Amino acid sequence: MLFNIVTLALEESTTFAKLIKIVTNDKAIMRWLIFTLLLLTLTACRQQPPANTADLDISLTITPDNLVGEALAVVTVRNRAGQPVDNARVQLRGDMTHAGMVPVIVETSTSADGRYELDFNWTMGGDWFVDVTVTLPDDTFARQRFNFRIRS
Ligand SMILES: [Cu+2]
Repeated sequence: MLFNIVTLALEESTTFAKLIKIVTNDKAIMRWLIFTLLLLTLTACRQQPPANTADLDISLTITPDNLVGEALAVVTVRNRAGQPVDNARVQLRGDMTHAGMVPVIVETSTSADGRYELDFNWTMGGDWFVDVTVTLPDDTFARQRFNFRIRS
């Protein structure tokens, strides 16, 4: 009985060893394995922005929206029913499409009739994206991205 089990185990392990040999010898299977591992690693590492937890209409107007220098940003926030939303925290984060810039971040919680005003600054000419994040008192939030081109 014990002898049988040992023989079986030996047979099993040789089968397993053969399988490993087949897998590692087959270039196509190895390539597929490496590709799958790589894909898993990439998927795990990529930083996905968190999904919106509040359903809001966000609009952004920045004046001027094409010249370097100080500007006034106006964010309006409405709920799905079209009613103005006050008492939210509104953050603007301006980034340029190229690396190595310090982002321009401004924030306010002051509003009237769902209208939030913020002092913004286009610190350089070129392509910008501005992320507006509106956080409600219950900590749910909505984020929307707006693109701008500033004359250089
Ligand atoms: Cu820049």
